[in-house]
Amino acid sequence: MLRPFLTALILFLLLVACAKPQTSRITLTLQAMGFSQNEIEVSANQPVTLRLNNKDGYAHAFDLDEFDIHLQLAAEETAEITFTPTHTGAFTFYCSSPGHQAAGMAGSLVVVP
Ligand SMILES: [Cu+2]
Repeated sequence: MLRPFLTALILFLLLVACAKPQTSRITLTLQAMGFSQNEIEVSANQPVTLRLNNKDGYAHAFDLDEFDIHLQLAAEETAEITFTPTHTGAFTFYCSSPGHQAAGMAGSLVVVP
């Protein structure tokens, strides 16, 4: 009979249709003029959720010019942003609070194919 084959085919097509790109989740802690990771690797065209956790008693920021991300974090604030890196390369992220990047608050987002 054809029926088991058709059932299997329909199930397969449903699976393919439901296969969404996986969102990567990355948590970065901002503390004492540094990020908890200086290099983050993500895949191009896959959504990324960055969770930013400011553990300091003063403001920080997360800036990634290439993808037009500019987040301000108040003292002890946690924020999340989701974006999809559309092109590969290594891009600098930093804290734009005055003097913080120079003090070491910077890192590299590496987008791989
Ligand atoms: Cu900062």
